Parts: sequence; C-alpha cells; structure tokens
Amino acid sequence: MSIYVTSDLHGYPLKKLQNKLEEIEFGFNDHLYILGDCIDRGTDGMQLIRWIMAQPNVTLLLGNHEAMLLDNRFLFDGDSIPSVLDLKGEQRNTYCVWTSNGGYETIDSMRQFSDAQIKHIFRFLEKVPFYKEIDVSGVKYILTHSGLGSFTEDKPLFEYSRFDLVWTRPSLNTRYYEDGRKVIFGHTPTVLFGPEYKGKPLFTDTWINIDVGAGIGMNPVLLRLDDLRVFYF
Ligand SMILES: [Mn+2]
Repeated sequence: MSIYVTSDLHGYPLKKLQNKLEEIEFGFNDHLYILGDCIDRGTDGMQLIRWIMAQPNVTLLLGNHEAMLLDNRFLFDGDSIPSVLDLKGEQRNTYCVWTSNGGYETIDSMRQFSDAQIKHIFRFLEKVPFYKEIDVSGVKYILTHSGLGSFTEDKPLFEYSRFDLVWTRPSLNTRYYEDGRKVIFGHTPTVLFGPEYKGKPLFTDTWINIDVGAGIGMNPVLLRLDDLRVFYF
C-alpha cells in the first residue's frame, strides 16, 4: 500500500486525474490525500469534490477555497442564488472575497445540483479536516493546505487557527519542526518561490510544497510518500 499526496487541483479535469491514478495503478489499498483547493478557477471543482465524497481511500483537507465556499453557504439557502446587489454588509463582503478569488466557476456549477445534493455537499465539507498527521516509512508528516502560520515547535496542531492552516504563506527561509517531522502543503505555487521551482514540488529540510500551479495553468503532480517519487501529469 502506498500513500500519495496532491494539492490545489482548482477544477482540474477529473478525467485526467482518474487517468493518472489508473496509470500509476492506484488501488483500493492505496490512499490519496488532497491538500485542499479542489474548487474554483477551473471547471471541474464540484465534480472533483463529489468524486472524493464517493472514494473510501481519498481524503480531502480543507483549503481556503473550500473555506470560502463554506462561508458563502447562505448563497445556496434560498430558491435561487442571489445577486451581489441583493446582499448586504458582511454577506456582500464574504461573497466579494470569494468571487475575486475565482469563485464564479463554483457558484455557476452549484446551479446543477438539487437542494438535497447541496445539503449533502455541505455536510461533507463541514467535516473536512484542516490537517492530518500521518506516518509513512517511519517519517511523520503533517499535512495542511498552506503550511503552519504562526508556527512554534511546541504548539499542538489543534491550536492552529483555520486562517493559519489555509491562508498563510511561508517563505523559503521558513523552518518547521527540527525533530524530523515534515510539513507538506500547497496553496502557494512553487514558482512564486523562484522561477527555478516552476512546475515542480519544492523540498526543504522541514517542509515540502506540492502546489506546482494547477490553478495557474500548469498540471498537478502526485507525490508518493513511500519513496518521495514525483509523478508528473
Ligand atoms: Mn489555497
């Protein structure tokens, strides 16, 4: 059994992901962790979410885009999706934050679902974890969407805020645990750390960034944690 991670699919075509998983012979005994941001920007976000919901061996972690969808739940409570002009105060603000971050694709695709399907999607997303701690080949990995904001070595994971886990951006100099635990995250495309990292995962002593930029027109990757092999699409 092998453990894979990927991140920031941002509406990447589900069929292409499925083809890649088939190609690497991803099986029932393997597990895939998706470190958030399945939705927005590309077209297949909700298809990815609904596919994940049906897979016993795929785990989604919350990204800031799923967090924005959760925060905008009020859009889907009525008979039709309201216009920004009908929204007031904090709701208008919450809506504008999402739509300025690529939310329109998801809002549009939500229209195809029945009330029951929408409820089912939110019930799933409300339970999506903000982090996971896993052990692979004797190495402890901490998986989050964006890294660990306001990091201190002795702070337990449950004390990090949602903001710290889904919105923050480490720098190339950021160091996490000195005890061998490695943090794996996405959120900040690796090219933003330097052109030499474009389209490739970025490995440091204490963390690995696997957002290779599927949200900005590149293909995602799968990282197999058993041997740290990278599978390019
Ligand atoms: Mn993100």
